[in-house]
This record gives sequence, structure tokens and C-alpha cells, in this order.
Amino acid sequence: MFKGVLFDLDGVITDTAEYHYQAWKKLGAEIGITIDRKFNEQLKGVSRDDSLTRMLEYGGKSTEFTPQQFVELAARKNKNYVEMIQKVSPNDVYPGILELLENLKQAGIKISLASASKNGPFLLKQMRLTNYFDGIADPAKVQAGKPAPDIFIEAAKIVGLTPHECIGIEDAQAGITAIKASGALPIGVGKPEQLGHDIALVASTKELTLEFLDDCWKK
Ligand code: B16
Ligand code: MG
Repeated sequence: MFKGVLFDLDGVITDTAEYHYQAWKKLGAEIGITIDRKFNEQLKGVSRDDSLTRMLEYGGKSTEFTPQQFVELAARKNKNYVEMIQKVSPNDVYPGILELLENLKQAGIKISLASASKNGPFLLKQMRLTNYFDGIADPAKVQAGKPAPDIFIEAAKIVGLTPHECIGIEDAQAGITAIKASGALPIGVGKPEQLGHDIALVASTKELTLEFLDDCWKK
């Protein structure tokens, strides 16, 4: 049996992925870059600064801003995003997630957060989920963001495990790559066209039961 589950947050525990998209779209509109959902797939799971770099490249504006302006743009996006997530509540937890957390706890399996988001602790608090987590990896402390494996390695380490003893759950391409590189077993929430045909996938978090996770582990 696996000993830990390393959870992504945005797009796995709740639908904040949509708020990130809206906040980037708003910033883009202010600086003359139009983004769509297809491009947004490339931002999922990617850190705030790396997302801004990708968006500026996409809009052909990589050289238009000074380092200080870059910092200001990232802060502006985060301000928009933080305003949007004030209303996040326990009602926003994706279906099946609370039951899964409860069953994992009862089974003595460690639960750790491997989110790239610096707003992760605030969101867990808003959804009243903080107490389920044995550890929350700090994305500011890891060297490289997803698709690098660092945040998943750290999330396992802070609960006393190695990634090889854990399942990682992700909704983003960058995150699945990171889980694979860490040595944990990936489970994707989403479509094979986005996440690949070579891993276990669920279309909805409802399917993320303890039994399902155990089956994936045994395969
Ligand atoms: P923040 P995850 C990621 O969270 C998001 O998917 C990504 O869109 C966002 O840019 C990143 O967190 C950083 O978030 O700006 O709040 O620090 O999917 O890894 O839980
Ligand atoms: Mg995500």
C-alpha cells in the first residue's frame, strides 16, 4: 500500500484554475495580450513568475518590460486573483475530495500539499481543509517549479516519506511531468489529450476513491 498522497491544489481540490485563468486574462487585456483557454493549459501548475514569462513570450512582449515592471505585473495579477478567491468556501471543494481525505486519514496514509501556489495555505483555510494535511510544501523554498520534480520531492519529505512511497494527483501537464520525474505514481484529473495516454486518469474527482487509488498502486 502507498504511504502518502501528494495533492496538487488548483484544479484538483478546487476550481481555482479558473480564477487563475480569469486573472491572467484580465492582466493580458491590460497590456495588450489576448489569451485563450488553449494557451492557458500551458500556465496550469506553472509558478506565477514563469506564467508571466510565458504570457509575455506568447504576446511577443518579452523585452518590453523592465525587471521592476515585471515584478509589478506579477503582483497585479496576484491582487486580482486574491480578490477573486476571498469568496472560496467549503462549498467549493471538488466532489469526492473530502471523502477521500477522510478515508486517507482513517487509513493512516499521509496527506501532503504539492501546490505551486503561494496562496495554497490561504485556500486550504478558506475550504476548512488545513487540518487534514500532515504537510504543506512551501513553493518559495524549492529551487525549480513544475515541471521540475522539486515540489513533489519536498511534499513527500516533509511527511517523512520518499516519492516512491507516494501517489501524486495533478490536473496539469507540467504537474504530471513533475510527478513522474519525482518517482511518485501519477494520477491525472483530466483528458488523455492533455495529460497523456500512459497514466491513470479520472474525468472527475468523484472517481478518486481510496479503492481507486489502491487499484492504481497495485497495477
Ligand atoms: P500563485 P497548483 C498553481 O497551483 C496554478 O496551477 C498555477 O496556475 C499558478 O500560476 C501557480 O499555482 C502559482 O500560484 O500565483 O497563487 O502563487 O496547480 O500547483 O496547485
Ligand atoms: Mg493544478
